[in-house]
Amino acid sequence: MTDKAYALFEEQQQARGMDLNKIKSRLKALQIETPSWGYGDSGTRFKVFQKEGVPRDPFEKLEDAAQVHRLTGLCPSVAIHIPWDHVDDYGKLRSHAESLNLQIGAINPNLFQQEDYMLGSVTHTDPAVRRKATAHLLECVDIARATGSRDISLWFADGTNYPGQGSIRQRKHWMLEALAEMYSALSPDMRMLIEYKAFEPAFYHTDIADWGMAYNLALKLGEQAQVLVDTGHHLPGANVEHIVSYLIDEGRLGGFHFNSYKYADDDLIVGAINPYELFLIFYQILDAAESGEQRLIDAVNSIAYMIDQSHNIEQKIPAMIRSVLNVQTQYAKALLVDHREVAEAQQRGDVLGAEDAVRRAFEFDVTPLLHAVREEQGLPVDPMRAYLDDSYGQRILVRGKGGASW
Ligand code: LRH
Ligand code: MN
Ligand code: MN
Repeated sequence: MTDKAYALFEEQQQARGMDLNKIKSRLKALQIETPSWGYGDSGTRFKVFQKEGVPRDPFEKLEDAAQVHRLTGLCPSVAIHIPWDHVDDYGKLRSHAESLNLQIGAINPNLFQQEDYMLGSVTHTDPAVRRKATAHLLECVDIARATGSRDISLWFADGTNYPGQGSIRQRKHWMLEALAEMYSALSPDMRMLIEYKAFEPAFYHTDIADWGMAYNLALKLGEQAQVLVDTGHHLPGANVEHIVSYLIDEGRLGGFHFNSYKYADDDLIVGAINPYELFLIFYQILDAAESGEQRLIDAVNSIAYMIDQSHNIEQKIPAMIRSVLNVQTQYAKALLVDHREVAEAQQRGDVLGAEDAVRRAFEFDVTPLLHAVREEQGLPVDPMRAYLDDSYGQRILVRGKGGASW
């Protein structure tokens, strides 16, 4: 049955001139980092539900992440958040990851959960608080060295709730000052990824509120500073794929935090609400990769794809499997865009033809393609089914309730 479906798919795509070997090798190269915090208990400000079997420490979070990679082949690295994932010996955490066929990915400093930071961290009026916050950034650079991580992802909750509460310009200078100190501590192969967010928890102004502010900081700091696009951090109606394309062309798109939203930073499963947006993001990335320009190909190859979600009511591991499969599906669809057809339609001013060439790729059923790729990789064709049929989910129940939470 699978063979027949793939044979039909192959015939259909070959008739369009698609190179299925190239498409398959790109699919096999896709890597999506999962976040340690996506395996622990999390919630909203109203309630954090305690689930049975949730990891009790960072080591167990890695064990759960290893299951996602084992079944999907997509997730060889795990981002950690400090101090949520604080351990005394990061070398030990790294060895544990390696023993599970994983790597530690991006290090995420946490400057938003201490009393001291209520009025700001690196932008606080008190120099002692600013020093403490900057020291944490420097500590995270050291942790990245110990874990062998290339990327440090920076998100600041810093902002104000009311007009006049803080000096926007002064805070802008303090932000740059702290980032510059951290930048100079980076090893040459490290990157700092600057994340922006329109609002929440600050509701009047956020110190790094949009991609333009993150980009401006990155430009001032140097090439190892890049912008991180969290798909849930935009105001409604923002054209995220435009931002993506612009940053790739500037050589400053460091990576993504994937999730989806209906209203704001809902942190729902990526692709659950707006799969077409995810597809269009990949269309822009592949359009740059197909340009033939080496600088764009390099920019695309250095993008870090990461999930940043909080699973409040979902079962953690299946929710993560669903997430990465959704990313893989939209990537596969975007790989079916015929860029030459789009370019030709653009050239002759054929608006409907160009839109049709892009949308048509989204409308193909890529299930036979994904099954074939997984089969070739020795993976289960249906990773979700394989997880649900496996005993791992039962075995972790011995951990009980009250595991790690943020
Ligand atoms: C902030 C954010 C940021 C944090 C993560 C837990 O909304 O997206 O990336 O580190 O959530
Ligand atoms: Mn994020
Ligand atoms: Mn967020």
